[in-house]
Amino acid sequence: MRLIEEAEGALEDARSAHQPVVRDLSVCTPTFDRQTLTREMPAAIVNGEMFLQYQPKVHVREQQISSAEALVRWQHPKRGLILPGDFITVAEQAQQIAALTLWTLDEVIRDQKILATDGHDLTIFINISGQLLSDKDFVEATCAKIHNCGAKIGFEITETAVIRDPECAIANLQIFADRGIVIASDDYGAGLSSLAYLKQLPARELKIDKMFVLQLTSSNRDPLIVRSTIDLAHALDMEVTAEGVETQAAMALLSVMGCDMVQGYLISRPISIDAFRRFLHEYRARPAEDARQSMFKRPATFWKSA
Ligand code: G
Ligand code: MN
Repeated sequence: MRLIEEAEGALEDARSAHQPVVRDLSVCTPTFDRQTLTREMPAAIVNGEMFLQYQPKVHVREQQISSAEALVRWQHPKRGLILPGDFITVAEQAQQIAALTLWTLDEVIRDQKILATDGHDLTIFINISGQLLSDKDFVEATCAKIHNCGAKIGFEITETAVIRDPECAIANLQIFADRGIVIASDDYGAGLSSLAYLKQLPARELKIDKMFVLQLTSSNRDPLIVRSTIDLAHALDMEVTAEGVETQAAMALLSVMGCDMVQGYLISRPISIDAFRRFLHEYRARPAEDARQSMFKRPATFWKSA
């Protein structure tokens, strides 16, 4: 898994640098010592070891890239690539999550301007830790950053994020929504989903967790769950995104079920801003035939990094 990930990363670096790239995997240790990461994290943010990848979302009916999700990665000088699963809780415990998320927001605002110069007007979503939904300073800093800058930002929030202190979290989400930030309920169905919670959230979008989508066309129950979730979200006036769309068959079924947007390896894995710009360019220039019929000809294996 790691080998493929590193090989893909090296290929991308080589393409950008126009020269061969060598990666020594022996210097990477697969397990991460949390204490060391905690100590190293503040400097890592400042020193530019963090970087973003973007994963597009396609609007099914309009056949357009409607938005993208920014995902943070840590290119550690000694340990190699570290994914959020291995450092987000570290950042939370080290009181670094606000700094990391505000850094992410700055990067996204900058990258969004680059995309705009290419003629792409996309809302970009970032993942927000529950801890930040009760952090007054974070709410103020975020509002100050997006004030008058014209950025189109979305926040993806998991249910567990809201459960910690629902009253405070919902009040702050309302502040974000009032400032024009699109709120999306992330990984829906994976946690302790509560309809009472969903009803109170100022969310405009619901993202169905990939655990219900990956086996959509080979399971008996998943299509029923997905179908009823799509109907539920629509009844609540929300748009629905299916995460983890890997096959044409899943895509076709989701389209019939009335799913609004899809995200997954069938369309693209998370990629660097430069690769994302090329992707958007290619996507826009795709032949009309592709746009009408099956637009994603690449097999899911092409994109798989994990
Ligand atoms: O929790 P959240 O939805 O933010 O998680 C996004 C993660 O899901 C990313 O790290 C990304 O690599 C992974 N992912 C995105 N698309 C797919 C997919 O089609 N299949 C699988 N298995 N994982 C995916
Ligand atoms: Mn997400």
